[in-house]
This record gives sequence, C-alpha cells and structure tokens, in this order.
Amino acid sequence: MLARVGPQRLDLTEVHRFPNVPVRLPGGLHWDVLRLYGDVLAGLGHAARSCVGGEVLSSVGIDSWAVDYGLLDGSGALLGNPYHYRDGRTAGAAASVHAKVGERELYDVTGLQFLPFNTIYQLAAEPADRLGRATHALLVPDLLTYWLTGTLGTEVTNASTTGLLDVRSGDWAKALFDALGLPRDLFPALRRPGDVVGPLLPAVLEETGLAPSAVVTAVGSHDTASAVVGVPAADERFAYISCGTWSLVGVELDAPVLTPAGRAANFTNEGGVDGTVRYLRNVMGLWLLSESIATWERTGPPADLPALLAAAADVPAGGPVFDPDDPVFLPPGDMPARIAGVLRADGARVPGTRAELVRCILDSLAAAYARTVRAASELSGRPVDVVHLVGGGARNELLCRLTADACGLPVLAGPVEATALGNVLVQARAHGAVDGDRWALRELLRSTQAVKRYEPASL
Ligand code: LRH
Repeated sequence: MLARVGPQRLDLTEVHRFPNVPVRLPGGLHWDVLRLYGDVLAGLGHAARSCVGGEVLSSVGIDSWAVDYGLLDGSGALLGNPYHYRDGRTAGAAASVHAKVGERELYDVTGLQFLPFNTIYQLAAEPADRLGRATHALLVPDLLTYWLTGTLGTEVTNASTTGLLDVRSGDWAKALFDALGLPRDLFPALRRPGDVVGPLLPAVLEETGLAPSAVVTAVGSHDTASAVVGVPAADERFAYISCGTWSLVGVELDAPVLTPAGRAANFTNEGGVDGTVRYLRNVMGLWLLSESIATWERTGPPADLPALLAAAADVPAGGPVFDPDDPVFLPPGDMPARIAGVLRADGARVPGTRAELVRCILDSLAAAYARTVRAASELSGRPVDVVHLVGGGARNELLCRLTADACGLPVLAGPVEATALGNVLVQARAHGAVDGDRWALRELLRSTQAVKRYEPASL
C-alpha cells in the first residue's frame, strides 16, 4: 500500500497484492516466508514506480499477524521456514510450560490471554537442537525488516503477543526466560512504533529502485495494533472489532486490567501504539467462512461469495448458533463438517444448505461479538456507545447489520484498510508529515475515510 499523507490528506493506493499461502511439509505447516519477502520487494518496486512528479518515497513500515517467528543462526541465516501458528506441534506445549510457570503467574506477569499458539508455547515445542543453534528469534515483521535493513530488533506491540513481555514494565520478562531455559537475548532489543530503524540495504535499493533516502520506520508491527490506530473513533467510549481472518474484539485502555475475572474470560492486554493497552479477546473470525469456502472448493466448483451472502441474508433469523471459539475450529480442514459436529453435539439443528450454513456462521460471529463487547466493557469499566468494525469484514453488510442488532449499538463499518492506515499514520507522524496524538490521527481518518453506519434494529 502506497500512502500520501499530510495535515489534510490521507490517500492509500494498492500497488501490489499477493496471496499468503501456507505450505504443508511432512514436518508441519509453514509460512512461505521467502515468497512473502519476494513479494515485499516486488511491492516496494511498484511503489517506487508509482511515485510521480518528483515525489520521493520517504518511509516503509511493516506489519503482519502476530506470534510467529523465524530463527537465525549466528551468521544471520534463517534456520528453516517459520511454522504457521495453526500447526499442531504446540499440542502439549502449554502443559510443559505451565509445569514450570503456572498459568495464573503467567497472566499476572504478561497479561496475555491463553492461546495455544502464543510464541512462548511455540518455543517450548521447538526441538532443543534447533533452538540451540539459534542466536536470535525474529517475529515475522522483524524478520522482513532485518532482510530489508540488516538491522535486528523486536517491535514492542508484536513482542506483547509472545507471552514473554512484562505487561507492567513493557520490557522482556527476564525471569520467565530463565524459568523456561530460554536465553535472555533470544529476541533482539525492543523498538517502539515511530522509531527509525534505518536505511534500506544497497541490494534492496538496487532491486526496488527506491531512493537511498528511504528508511524503514517501526510501526505497530502487530497488524491488530495498527488496525486499532486506524479506528476512526471520536472519543474513548468505543469498542472495536478488527475483522479479518481473526476478529479481535475489545476496547483501548491506558492501563492493563489484570483481574481474575479478566483472566477467567481470557481477555488479553496486548501492547498498543503510544503505550496504550488493547484489552481484547480473539474471536475465531472470518476463518470460519473462508475455510468453509475452501472446503467446498476442494470438492466442487468455485463458491460465489456475494451470491452466498445474498442468499444468507434471506435465511430467516433465529436459526442455530454455535460457539465460534471452540478450539476444534483452529486447524485447517473440513470446516462445514466441524461446525455440523459442534451443532449436533449441542442438540442444535444442522443447516441443510450452504446459504444456511453461511447465515449460521455470521449469526454465531455476531452473537460472539456482542458477548465480547459487553464483557470488555464490564471487565474494564469502560462505557461503550459505538462499535467500530474495521478490516475486510466491514465489506460484509450482512455481518455488520447482524452485529449492530446483536450488540444493540450502532456499528460504524470501515475503513477496510484500517491496518494499512494505522501503519502509515504512525510513519507519517514520525517523519513530521502529521502531528499529534492518536486522537489527532483519528481526526484525519474521520475527515478522509468513508465509514458506513448500521443502526441496531429496534426491538
Ligand atoms: C490477526 C492476528 C491476531 C493474532 C493472530 C495470530 O491477524 O495478528 O491479532 O492473535 O493473528
């Protein structure tokens, strides 16, 4: 995404979009990280060629999904392809970690929700010899940054998803590294959104055609951290749903909430830009839909999503619902069969058509969003007047409407590209193109980005 930003201006242009397709090797499910890096270079090349009339691209910022990492040896070489967090190798890892540090203590130190794929559990699942050969672990955006700049570092919002960061001090929880037998310097030093990382390597300049003045700037490199910056809220009485593969549902706070009730509800305190706290919960998200479509397409003709959504809108309300957060839905595989299994086990009716299943997924997500918005507000004491739904899900009108109805609150849908917007706003501020705190950045979002309002149906 190429952005042009000024005090009254925020334009985003898509210059290169590429699929991110995991690859299953005999040893597990991996990310094709070299392919991703190749596409990053291709995208930077397109961006360089899209500059017109003396424009010079001044800064590059990288965000991605959280928790996954590559291991580097002492020469900086990658030790194998990074694992996908949906790989099954972490089964049993949580138990081995919790035998060393109890779950309650972990939550008290890190404030992080339990997800079986948090980095701390993935590291516990690493074969000892592989980890022994590793000098550093780099989270995915930090790995791409390293290849672009030659500079090692760990961006702090993404570090907060590892399960190894102290939520109070904002620094690595050294005692946890010690207790788990991990080297204290496994992750390189922390950097903060807005820090200038450094110039691009000469080979990168040559391949992309970017000007030598371009630098990489740290942003909220956890995609959800950038997405929350990109929420066009007017004041703090809002909840957000960052809605893509996952739906991250919560509120923005100034300080963590570390109560037993929050822990029991599996709420997380992830690090936001400008020292904020993203108090949220992962809801399984549109993965339920995309994996259902992938299942149908494995055995039949391509599924037409707009037609399916239109048919789902005509399915009468009040149909069956299931809990989207059932861990059975986490791995790739036949999603309709798993949903049917969960419904059947609950004694609920199993949808008979694809449109009914799509409606069942969206009804279930909307109900989960409503529960989670209510819980976030109650657990944090933050009143919520409006729900901002950002990301690709904002295009899904049926989902937005069902969410407004389930929450009993207005839903403001959009921007679809909130993550990219939050990313570039932090860069632009670091380089003096815009000024002010996150509310000033959001003011610019509100004056430049289209948002669609859904009122809840009156009962
Ligand atoms: C969303 C996301 C989410 C994490 C998950 C691994 O893309 O970063 O915040 O929990 O991916």
